[in-house]
Amino acid sequence: MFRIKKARFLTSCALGSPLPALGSAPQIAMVGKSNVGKSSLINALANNGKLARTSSEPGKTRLVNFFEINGGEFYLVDLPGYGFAKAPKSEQLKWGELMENYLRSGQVNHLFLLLDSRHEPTAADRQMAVWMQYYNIPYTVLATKADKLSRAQKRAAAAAVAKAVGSMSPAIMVSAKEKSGLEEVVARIEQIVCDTALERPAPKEGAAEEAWENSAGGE
Ligand SMILES: Nc1nc2c(ncn2[C@@H]2O[C@H](COP(=O)(O)OP(=O)(O)OP(=O)(O)O)[C@@H](O)[C@H]2O)c(=O)[nH]1
Ligand SMILES: [Mg+2]
Repeated sequence: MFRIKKARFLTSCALGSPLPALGSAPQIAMVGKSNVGKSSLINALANNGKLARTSSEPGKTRLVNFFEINGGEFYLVDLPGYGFAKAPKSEQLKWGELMENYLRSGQVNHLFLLLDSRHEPTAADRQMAVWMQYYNIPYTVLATKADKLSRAQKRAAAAAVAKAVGSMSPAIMVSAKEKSGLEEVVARIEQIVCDTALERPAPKEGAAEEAWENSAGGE
């Protein structure tokens, strides 16, 4: 069964500095407004409360943080949140630049767009979804803090938040606090990792024979 067994912080990249060159493993990034629960979700998935820094104050994550999962099977990327009103204008501009660089880099395979399950998506959330669609990056909507809702509210919210940002499929309801919805997120990640492996260029002609000859060479 596909599981997150190992997670470690790999590297950070400051707003305005070049993106690190990582291996060819898929990159799955968490995007969403400040305080929506991106870093907490990474910690819940990795089962390590200290991996990514979280805070009740918005604007905690100010760098792009890359986490290596299962020894390089894939990367989880924690992005600084948007819509943080207190951030200086210059930083907000840098945030935009960074997002644009990252989305255009061809490095990111999938985005998890996190929306607060209790609220209507904001104009910034909808703008983010339009941006992701423009860059043609596949995404999945996750509705966070599901522990704050009743069962009936959850069902309604899963459909409503996804629809509000133009996603065809309902959101996955998650709670980092109660660790609910995580299996569904992991199953989605498994699918992304498998799809990315299938999309890789086929090995060059004769590669299989060559590998076979090399491995049988000693006999
Ligand atoms: N009730 C509840 N609170 C949560 C959940 N996930 C995160 N929080 C709280 O929401 C606050 C923000 O969480 P973070 O994970 O730091 O949010 P973030 O999206 O990384 O925020 P930035 O780094 O500022 O962009 C913290 O006080 C968390 O404890 C959840 O599933 N349920
Ligand atoms: Mg954060």
